[in-house]
Formats: sequence, C-alpha cells, structure tokens
Amino acid sequence: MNTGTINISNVLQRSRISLNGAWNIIVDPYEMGYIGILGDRNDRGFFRDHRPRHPGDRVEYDFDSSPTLTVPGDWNTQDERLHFYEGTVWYRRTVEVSAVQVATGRIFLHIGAANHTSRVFLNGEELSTHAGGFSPYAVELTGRLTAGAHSLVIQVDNRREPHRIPAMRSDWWNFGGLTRAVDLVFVPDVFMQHAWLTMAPDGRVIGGVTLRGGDSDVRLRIPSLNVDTTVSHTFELDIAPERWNPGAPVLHEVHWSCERDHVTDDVGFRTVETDGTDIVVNGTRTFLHGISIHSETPSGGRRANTVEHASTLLGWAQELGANFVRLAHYQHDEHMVREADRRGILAWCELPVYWGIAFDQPNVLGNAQEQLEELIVRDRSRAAVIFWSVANETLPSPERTAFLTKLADTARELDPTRLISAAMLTLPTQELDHLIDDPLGAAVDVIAINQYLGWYYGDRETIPEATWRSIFGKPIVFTEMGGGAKAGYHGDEGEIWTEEYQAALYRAQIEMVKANRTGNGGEVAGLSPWILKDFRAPVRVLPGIQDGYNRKGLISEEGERKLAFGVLQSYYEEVAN
Ligand code: GCB
Repeated sequence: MNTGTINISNVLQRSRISLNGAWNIIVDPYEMGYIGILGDRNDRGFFRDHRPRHPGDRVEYDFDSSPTLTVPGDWNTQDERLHFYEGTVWYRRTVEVSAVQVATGRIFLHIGAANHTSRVFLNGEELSTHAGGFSPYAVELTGRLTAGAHSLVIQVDNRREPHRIPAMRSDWWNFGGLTRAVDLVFVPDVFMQHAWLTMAPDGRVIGGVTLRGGDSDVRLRIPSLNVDTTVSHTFELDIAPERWNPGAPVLHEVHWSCERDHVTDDVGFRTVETDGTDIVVNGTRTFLHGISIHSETPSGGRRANTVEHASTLLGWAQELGANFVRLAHYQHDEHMVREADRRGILAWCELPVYWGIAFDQPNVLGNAQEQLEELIVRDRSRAAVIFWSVANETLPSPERTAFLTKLADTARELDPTRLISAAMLTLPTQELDHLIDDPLGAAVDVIAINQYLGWYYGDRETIPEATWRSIFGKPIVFTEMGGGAKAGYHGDEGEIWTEEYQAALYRAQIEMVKANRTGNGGEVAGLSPWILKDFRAPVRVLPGIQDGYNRKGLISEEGERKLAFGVLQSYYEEVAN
C-alpha cells in the first residue's frame, strides 16, 4: 500500500524546479540505514542525514563525502560495482527554495519513477512509501519546505520479492534507482490535480477535472475548435474536432484554468473500438503493423528517460514503417506517449504484471490497481494510447483469471474509451492449427498472443501453414514473435544467431500473418514483433553472442540494423500501400 503519495497529471506542463543532477548516495545492502538491530525502525537511520555535532559524536555515515550518482539514471550502468546490485541505495541532496517560491502556494516533490519501492524523507521525517518501479508519484511538501536549505533523502530498493510487481523473474534488467526525472512542482493553493480530455468510441468528447484545495469552476478553452466554456467534475463537449489519425496526427491546443492555476496541453481526438475481429480507428478498419519496445536508451543499454530517447526510439519505429508500438513490459516514461502523440503512432501501454505474480494475495492486486491508476491518470489524454494491457504471459489458473479480470474491470472503470488487453502465453504444441480458449479471453477486448514458432518451438518451414483462431470472436494481435541474431554475424539461414537465420524466420512469420489476416478470412488484426532493439537481460548468458543482452532486436544495442529489419520494413511498406 502506498502511503503519503498523490497522483498529479500534466506535471510536464507545470512550473517546476528540476532536482536532476548529482545526488550523494550510500549503498546499503542490509538496509541498516532503516532497520535497527532488533528489526524495528532505526531512529538513527541514514534518513536523518546527521552531521557530527562535536568531535566525539558517533555518526557512522556521511552523505557529504559519499559518492554521487546522476539522477535520472539507473545505478547499474553508472558504477560497475552496482551492475548486478539489488538492494537499497540511499539518495540525498540538499534542496533550496526561496521565500518567493514558497509564497506561490503548494509544493510537491514529483518522482517520475523509482524502482522498485521508495521512501521519501524531508529533514529526517518520513513522508511516504511507494511501491511500483515505473509509475510516477508526488509527495506534498507544502508547509515543510520553507525558505532555505533542506535535506531530502530518498531510499530506493530494487530487490525482487515474490509479492512485488514484477516478482522474482523477468527477461529484462532490473535497473535500480531514481530512473526518471525528479522535480519540485509549484501549484497555487487551489489547483487542478487532473484535467483530461478523450474521445469515446461513439465520437463524444468527454473529460474531467479534479480540484484540490477548494471547489471552483474550470475554464476550458480550445481555440482551434472555438471552445470557451466552464466545466466541472466529468463533462461532455458538443464538438466534432478534426481527428488525430495514425500517420496524420492533429493535436489541439487546450487551455485549462481555475483561479490562479493554468495548464496548457496538446490533445488529439480519435475513436477506437473493435468490430468482430477488426480493430477500428476513426471508423476505419486498421491493421496494426507495429513493433515492441523496451524502455532502454538507443545506445548503451541504460534505462531511457528523456525526450531525445523517446524521439530516437519512435523515429526508428517509423523508419520501420510501424503505425503501432507495444511499450513493453511496464509503464514507459511520459515522454514516450507524448512523442507517440506528436508522431502519430498508436501505442499499447502495459503493467509489469509478468511471470510468477502472487495472484492469490489481495495486497498484490491492490498494488496492481494503484499502478494501473497511476498510468491511466497520467496518459488518458493521449490519443496515441489505444490499449491498456494488464499483464504479460501469465499461466492460466482460476486465481490468475479472477485477478486479471478485476484489473481489466478497474481499467474500464477508470477509462471506458480504450481497449483492454493482456498478452497471453502460447505453449509449445505439435499442432499447426491454434485455437485460443484461455478464459482470460472473456475479460479482454483483444486477444493478444505471444508466439515463438520457429524459435522456441516448431519448424520454421511449417510456420506459413499455421492458423490462429479464438473462441471469442475478437481481434487477435501477435504481441510477440521473432528470434535472436547477433548483429554482424553472418552465415547460412540454418545457422542460429546469424542475421540470415533471423531474417528467414521473419519471412516465414510474415507469410503466416498474411494468411491469417482479418479481411483475408482470418482473425489476426495486427502484430508487434519482439523487438525493436537488443536489450539487457541477466538471463541471457551465452558468451560471444548474448553477453547479457536479449538478441531478438531488429537493431543492435549500438544502433546497427540487422537484415530482419529490412524484411519487416518491406512488409510494412506493402501493408501501408
Ligand atoms: C516472451 C516475453 C518477453 C521475452 C521474450 C523472449 O515471451 O514476454 O519478455 O523477452 O519472450 O525473448 O523470450
């Protein structure tokens, strides 16, 4: 359970002081900076940020002379000794605000992401606990952050635990730290915690405002649509805006104001729905030709967190000809969805409910719901986002289906305008005809399938003959398919890890997709193969080939295009014309 935290949306649009830069750190694998020898809270913990007051004062740590790490950033790639580290790191920096800044109203600390569990302390006082390593949260500092200098300490713990989300195993690097931007956000006493607009499947523009500190009307102006009106709570606008379309994004400048609070945003409007086995965007049957992406930097294998990273990754997706990206396997940085909005790329957003989750634990469901809410309230004005995905590859069981059905219901309650899905696992079978009957299919709008025919199982030669149907009469999207290759390693198509092997696999998979396409008698309405770029994964140990990287990328971790990139690009060119 999170305590002392609040979600605030549109933070990038607000007046902020960046706390990015060098923070002093203490690495604390035994968590002695928080827990005393009797197992209770250690009141002399590192969070007190003590300096010795006299020569005999026993203080056994010193942030001032401790090393630094750069925020935002994962610790694993900043210090070789922390490469595989999983545990607690204490971050400390001094924060200074002026009397003028304090007088503006309320002050919040905003953390873009801290993986996995974090606690915030101001001047030694514990203010919050937050679980979830990829979603943003804020902590109110009003009244505490007075004019002058203050000690801000954040404890970040990235241990894998059976009751966390994600849990013990994942095929990506468990990057620890304050991995995304940290800011102070200044707002007036009465402010808009949330202000959002989106388009329902029937073309109605709906929105909402949530105020804090008082109740007041909100003025909403959209000059390009001649809107200048007063709104409150949830509302509907009687307008027919020019649409945002994949490949042709139209964004409208939106001005929200309430007393002394003002927020400007750029919002697009589009509809998305399903019709039988089709996905329909703005009334047009739309085949999703996409690619999956991890939140890793375009080069160097670090956690991505800037607008430049987002722009390069999505630029590569566009070069590939993609109209869709699957942002796997957790909540990406807000820059990604905003950049997808600007570039006109449809997006799938996902929770890190992945392999081995403790589905029978109510607390785990509670945290999944918290993470889902943090994601949805941040991104529900983004036209690019058409999917909320609640999980990836979970083994069917009554507990799992009940848990994910509740999560899907929560997603629909929070946002009834988008499609809900969850990527399902396909287990190896000798059969070429696949019939999806996982009971989870009843809870989702789109049947998302991860399949590795020709890689983990099955013969490459027979892939084109494979058929895919479900018992649900809903669109099928292949959210994963593919295989590994080491960039620059060439040889025969039959030789594993060569670029030629991967390219041949893609050719076979593409033949199969064509034969199974909706509109072609099939049920497949899209694909997002695995994956745009090679990414770090500790489970990938093969020396000389993997060296700690999953090699299923179409691009290497240093940006080299593999042959399969061209194969998929040619198919996407064909699809687009
Ligand atoms: C999967 C997982 C993904 C892995 C991928 C692989 O099914 O969803 O996280 O990275 O397979 O490469 O095996």
